[in-house]
Amino acid sequence: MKVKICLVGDFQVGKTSLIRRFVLDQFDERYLETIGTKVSKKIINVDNPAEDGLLSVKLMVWDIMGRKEFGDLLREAYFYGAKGIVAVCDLTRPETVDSLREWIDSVMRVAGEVPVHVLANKADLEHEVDEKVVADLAAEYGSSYHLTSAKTGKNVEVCFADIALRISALYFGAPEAEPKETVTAAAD
Ligand code: G3D
Ligand code: MG
Repeated sequence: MKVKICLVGDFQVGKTSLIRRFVLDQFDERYLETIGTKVSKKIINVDNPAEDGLLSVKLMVWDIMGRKEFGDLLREAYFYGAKGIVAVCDLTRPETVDSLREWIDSVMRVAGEVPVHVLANKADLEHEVDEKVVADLAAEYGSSYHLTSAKTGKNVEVCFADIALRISALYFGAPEAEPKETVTAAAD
């Protein structure tokens, strides 16, 4: 399966660095110039939620290149068709945690209630944010979270694998299961 996921979060929280850590495969250079985003791809094999064996998930990872104030039209194009949100904040700047609600809500207005994964980045630096604040925010969205560092690589692979698994569970999970419940259970 092929899925689009969007990274959101304030300027300088580490979105581009996290993607660079996770994937180096460039997708389409021209596209990024036109709408100010960069799309990278990475294939992850996750346990198949429906049957024994592995499921190959091709993640198309969208990165915002500019600042927060990008226009409504670009915003729609950026968020359209997203199957998952990676919401990134910076553990050294508390205000970046608060603004994630606005980011997540604006993706959901375009893409619907897709799974969210919260990354509290720059875990290698001294924290100005209490982990509980991040945990509470994640809980509001039935989401899981990780403390990451794009610098050391801490938890970077794990959290992308986690979101790939949650999305695949949503689409390939047991048909009798309520999709939302499947997602939450997989996140725990
Ligand atoms: P953005 O894409 O969200 O705007 P960037 O953020 O990936 O461009 O990162 C912003 C700055 O934070 C960069 O520093 C980058 O090196 C740094 N950074 C990103 N992630 C981490 C991390 O986990 N730990 C530390 N210590 N620094 C990080 P510069 O100086 O290049 O602006
Ligand atoms: Mg960036």
